[in-house]
Amino acid sequence: SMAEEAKKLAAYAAVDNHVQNNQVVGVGSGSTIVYAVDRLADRVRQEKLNIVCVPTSFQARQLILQHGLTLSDLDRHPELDVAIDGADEVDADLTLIKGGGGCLTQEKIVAGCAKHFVVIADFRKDSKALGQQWKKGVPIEVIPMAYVPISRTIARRFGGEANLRMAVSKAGPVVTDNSNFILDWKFEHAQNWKEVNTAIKMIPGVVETGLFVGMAERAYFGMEDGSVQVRD
Ligand code: DER
Repeated sequence: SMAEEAKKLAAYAAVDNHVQNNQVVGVGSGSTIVYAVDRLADRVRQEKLNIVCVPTSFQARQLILQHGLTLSDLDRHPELDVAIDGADEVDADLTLIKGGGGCLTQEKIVAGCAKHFVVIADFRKDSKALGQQWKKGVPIEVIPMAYVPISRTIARRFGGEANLRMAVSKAGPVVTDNSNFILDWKFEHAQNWKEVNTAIKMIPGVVETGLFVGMAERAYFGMEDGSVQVRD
């Protein structure tokens, strides 16, 4: 499809522009990153690169192992050279909504440990303001026993509603790789995302938000016409 081709364009551009020999690479989660891992594995083989990969989820770990890439972790490599990951939406300031795939917590940790954090996305994620394209809200990972009071606090303080994410292939709620629940906060209007991110994180029981503020250095968008747009 056009979106899949666009994901591939963005992924290849990012891997080709940001991955060099002897590097530690953070591998994101979701569907776009699959193209990046394909490209990374091709380059490692063709160019005999010495690369180690740090995953951001069980999914990313499987991708690394299935492609014969060298798996590492933050114990061995607490500082990464580059982290590459997808996003659900990217606004004009490079503020991201992430977590559509439920992996936001380890993704934000790994992105925060990288010297460079680069986003790869198809044209559907290219937005002017959060909420214009992505309608599923901001994912928030929470400690399960607290999801009701946290949901009420968010709705009361910031408006909208924060709904427990229910699983499709399992009875009951989605359980993250960290054994937590996810609330999807359907916000009603634009916010000061830096302030809101901090305020939500301070609510007891909130583990992490899917708001990545001031973290991404660059975003690559694969476009419908086969071009790649870069936002710095
Ligand atoms: O869940 C996540 O954070 C993913 O990285 C998501 O933001 C992007 O997933 P996609 O590449 O499948 O759109």
